[in-house]
Amino acid sequence: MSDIILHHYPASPFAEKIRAILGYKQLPYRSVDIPLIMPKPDLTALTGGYRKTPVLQLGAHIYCDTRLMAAVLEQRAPQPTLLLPGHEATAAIMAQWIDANIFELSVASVFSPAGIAALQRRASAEALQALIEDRMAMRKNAAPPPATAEKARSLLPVYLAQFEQQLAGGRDYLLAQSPSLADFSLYHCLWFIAGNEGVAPLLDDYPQVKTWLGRMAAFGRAAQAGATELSSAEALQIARDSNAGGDTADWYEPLGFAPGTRVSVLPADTRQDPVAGELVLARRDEVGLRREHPQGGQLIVHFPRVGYEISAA
Ligand SMILES: N[C@@H](CCC(=O)N[C@@H](CS)C(=O)NCC(=O)O)C(=O)O
Repeated sequence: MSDIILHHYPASPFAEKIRAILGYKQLPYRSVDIPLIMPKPDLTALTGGYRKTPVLQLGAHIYCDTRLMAAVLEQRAPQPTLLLPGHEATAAIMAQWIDANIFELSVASVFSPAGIAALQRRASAEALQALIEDRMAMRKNAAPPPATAEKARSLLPVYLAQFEQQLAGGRDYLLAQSPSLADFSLYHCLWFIAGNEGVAPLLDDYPQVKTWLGRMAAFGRAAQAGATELSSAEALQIARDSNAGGDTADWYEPLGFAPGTRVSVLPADTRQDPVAGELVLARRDEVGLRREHPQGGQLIVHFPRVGYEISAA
C-alpha cells in the first residue's frame, strides 16, 4: 500500500498537476476527496490553516504547494526525471512563472461569462454562487489583484502563440523529448480551460498545443489507475500514528531563525491563512513547522520558501 496520500478534488487544476506527475512517475497513491470550498476541517487539522488544493501527506509530514510536492516526488522516484539535465533552471523558473501567470489567465477565462455559462449547465446556481463567493474571499487580500476576463482575452493568445511556436520545432514537450516541470505547470492551466466547453475553443487556433495537451492528459489518466480511496478520518489517523521527526542536520536558515523558533508562514499571493509552528526543518527551499492537533497528533507542515513569507510568530 502506498504511503503517498493526496488530498484533493477532481476539478482542481493544481491537483491535476500533481496527479499527472504521479502518473508520469507511475507512483500509486491514496486519494482523499476534500471539499471544494471552505470549511475543510479535516484538511486544516493537518495543515494548521493552509486551505489550498492539493496537499500531500506522508505519514505525519504534510506538504503544502505543488512545487515542493514535485520535489518530494522527484526524490521518491528520480526516474523519469522532471529536472532535465541542462534545463534545470529554465524548467523551474518557467514552471513558477506559468503557475502564477498562466494560471491567473486560465481562472479568469473559466470565470468569464462564456465559462460561467458552461459551469451553470453543470452546477446548481447555489453551488456556483458559493464557489464564487469562496474564491472571492480567498483572494480578497491578493497582491496583485486577480486578472480580469478582459486581460485573459487579450494576453492568453499571446502566450499560446509562443507555446505553439516552441512546440512546432518538432519536440514532443516544451523543452525536450520528455516532459519537465514546465510542461506539468502549463498542462494543468490549459487542462482547466479545455475542460470547460464555454472557453475550450480558445485553444482551437493552436494545434501543436492541443496535441501536446493530449500527451500530457495521458499522464493524468495513468494516475487515476494508481489511486485508491482513503477517508479524511483515516488520513488523520495515519498522521496520528506516524512519527513527526524534524531534521536539523542540514540547517540552512538565511533569515537567522534557530531550530525551535516559533514562526509563521503565509502564502505570498493570497496573504491569508498563516500557519504557525516551531521551526524544525530549514533547507534552501523548504521549511518545516512542528505543530500539534488533537486529531492529527504531532505534525510537521512543510512549505517551500519561494512563494511564502516566513516571519517570527
Ligand atoms: N501555489 C499553490 C496554488 C494552489 C492553488 O491555488 N490551488 C487552487 C485549486 S487549483 C485552490 O487552492 N483553490 C482554492 C481551494 O481549493 O480551496 C500550489 O502550487 O499548490
